[in-house]
Amino acid sequence: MEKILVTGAAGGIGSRLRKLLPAVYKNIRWSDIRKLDDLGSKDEFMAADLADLAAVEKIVAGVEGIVHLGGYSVEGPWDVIHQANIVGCYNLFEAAYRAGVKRVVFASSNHAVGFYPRNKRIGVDVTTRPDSRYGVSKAFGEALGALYAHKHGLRVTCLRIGNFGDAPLDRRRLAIWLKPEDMVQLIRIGLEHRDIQFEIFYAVSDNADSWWDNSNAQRFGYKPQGRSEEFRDSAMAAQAKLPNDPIGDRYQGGPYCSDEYDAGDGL
Ligand code: 15L
Repeated sequence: MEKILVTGAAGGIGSRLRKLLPAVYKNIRWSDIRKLDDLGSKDEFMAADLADLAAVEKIVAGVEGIVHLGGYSVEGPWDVIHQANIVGCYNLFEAAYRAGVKRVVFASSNHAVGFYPRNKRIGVDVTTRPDSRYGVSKAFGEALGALYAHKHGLRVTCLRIGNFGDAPLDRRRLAIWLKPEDMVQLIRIGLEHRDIQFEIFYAVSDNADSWWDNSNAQRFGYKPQGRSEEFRDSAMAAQAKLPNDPIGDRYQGGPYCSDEYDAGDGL
């Protein structure tokens, strides 16, 4: 890739990628809704509100690949999710298509399928079961990616990200933890692998408790290095301090499922 754009550069994942990706890609344009205060003198940065198509057209101009992390990254009011993740995601794919961008790696989330129970192992071929308005917006982004891939030939990789960080934080995160370096590996597959047209991968490390069949990512050469097992004691100590959450504990999406839940306990 000659030049890539990374949206959402100020977020948790974006900030970490600002340290990791320059070792792989020499020419990166970073973007976020607001200017970063820790930009290096050589960093290329362009601010843009994803809900503004004209602004998005400017940030995608001249890039070959996009890592789309931008948008709202947790549950929120519909208006906020709608602007950032529905309108914003549409603008990103549409602008990428118009500008002739070749590849997009889209940051989807485990919350697109959060209402699968923890005792069910799922692959990437299950129907979506969003656990929040946020999860719905990620399912929408995956569908949009499929449309631009199949109709217009964009090469699209959707990463259903588990929980990105240095260590798993509780029992649920023991199953879904993603080591930052493993995220870089998945982004590279999305931006570089010759056979990508439209793919969904779970962005998760090699966790003993995983609920996800990630053979699709393995098929493309993904070899995760992180193992959440190494953090089991600290994660379970943190878990012991959490309040009881019977609905959250039943489903893969955890608190995103129990939040606002009023369907009774019989599902
Ligand atoms: C996500 O999709 C969020 O972006 C992140 O903040 C965490 O809540 C994560 O899911 C999770 O499920 O732990």
